[in-house]
Amino acid sequence: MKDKKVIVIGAGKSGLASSGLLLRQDAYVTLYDGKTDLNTEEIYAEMNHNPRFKISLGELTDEILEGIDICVISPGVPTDAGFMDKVGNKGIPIWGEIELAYYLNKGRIAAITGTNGKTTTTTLVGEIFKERQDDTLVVGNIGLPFTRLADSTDEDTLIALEVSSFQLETIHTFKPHVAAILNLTPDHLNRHHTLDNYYNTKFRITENQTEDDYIVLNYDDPEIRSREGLVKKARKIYFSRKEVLKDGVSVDGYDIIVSENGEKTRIMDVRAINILGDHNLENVLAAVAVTYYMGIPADTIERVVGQFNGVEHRIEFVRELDGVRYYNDSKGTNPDAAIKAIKAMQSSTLLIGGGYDKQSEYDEWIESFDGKVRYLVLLGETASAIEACCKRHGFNQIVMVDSLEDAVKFCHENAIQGENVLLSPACASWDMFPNFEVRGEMFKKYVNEL
Ligand code: UMA
Repeated sequence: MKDKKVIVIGAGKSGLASSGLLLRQDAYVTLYDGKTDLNTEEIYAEMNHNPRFKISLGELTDEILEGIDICVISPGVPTDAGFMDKVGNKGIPIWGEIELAYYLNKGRIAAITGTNGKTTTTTLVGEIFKERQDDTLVVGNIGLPFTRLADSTDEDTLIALEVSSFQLETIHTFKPHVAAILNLTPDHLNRHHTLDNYYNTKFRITENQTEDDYIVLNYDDPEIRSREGLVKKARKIYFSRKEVLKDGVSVDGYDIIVSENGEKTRIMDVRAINILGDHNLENVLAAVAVTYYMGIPADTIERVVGQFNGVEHRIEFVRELDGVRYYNDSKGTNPDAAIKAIKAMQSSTLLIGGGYDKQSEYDEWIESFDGKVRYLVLLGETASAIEACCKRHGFNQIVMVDSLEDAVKFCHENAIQGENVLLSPACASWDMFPNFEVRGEMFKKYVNEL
């Protein structure tokens, strides 16, 4: 990368981390963002006022692109955005942030994708790696960009990497040693336009894998099974919650086992898992498969899984007040994730939903209420679309509010002893919050102030 002229598109977490990495490699960096009101002073300071670094805001002009060798794009910037045509037309190669990190990384990568469960599984894989060795990174879509730390790795570094479909759109040589696709359900239609595009993009995780690599796949997911032909060379390792597999990772009685060529290795007792729900059992089975094929001993996997209590913002218990239990599932950013949270509730629930419009369909989510939702409190861009869908399904217990604070207030005033209040929006947060973490933090703040 020395002396290469690189434009980094998007000045969010990924763009800042990519710029820093490129400057450490002695490249010349232009950081571009469509927003014109960014705090450029702060960004120049973060880059130590490096003379090789500059910022361009607003319109992406031909002049800015003059002499550029490579374009590094942030995951949230659509590759088909109008201004990206200018980059393409000039023949400038477009690398995703993950591709850049991979190019400069030396460690061994376990990469995890799927519509839901990525963060839980990546966190668990990372915990298992850490038990084995300190030199472990847990990075990617999980919130810490891979480019932040890629150049700190060596051949022994173990990397648990969460990858999104947005990131997989712009890989070229990226090749994890073990990859996993957890599940495929509708999401991100506004970005990928068709489900087929979205699902096939997820399979790009295995595109460059060779016979020495592994791809972990969910045997119980029909969309994954119907696409197994997309796996070119990697060895397929299935996991199943429902069937005992001759080859793969499954549950036999109370035992989680890995079966290979007629030989069985017992990993652990399924009753020792602390995280709730069928979807979490699938996450554990995937994490077992990933870490086992990364060479981690069974007793290490068993010990760490037995101690694992889940991740923040994912059906996270906040507090009990007047006999009402409050849960934060801000990471329920699509209907499928939100269905899992509803299913995990054991009693009558006041549900807070709605948010940024990804053009999802809400029918299955509403059907999953199954008499359990006493009130649906709606806010955000999608509130009216969800309300209309509810009415079509004969569900009328709807309350419209203008803010998350008002939603919490309504639930507090109306919930009775033994009920749950659940924030699980089925939508992304970007209409009212910078990200789902802030939405979850705000929810917890309002709940803790009651
Ligand atoms: N921008 C433009 N022009 C555009 C679009 C965006 O200039 O047309 C600029 C924005 O003004 C902003 C910047 O790009 O300044 C934002 O870039 P970004 O959206 O890529 O955000 P980052 O802060 O870099 O965060 C990204 C991921 N965001 C997305 O994929 C939307 C984070 O995933 C990830 O944690 C982070 O990189 C670190 O790797 C979040 C996410 O919501 C959690 N992911 C989706 C999901 O999980 O469903 C895929």
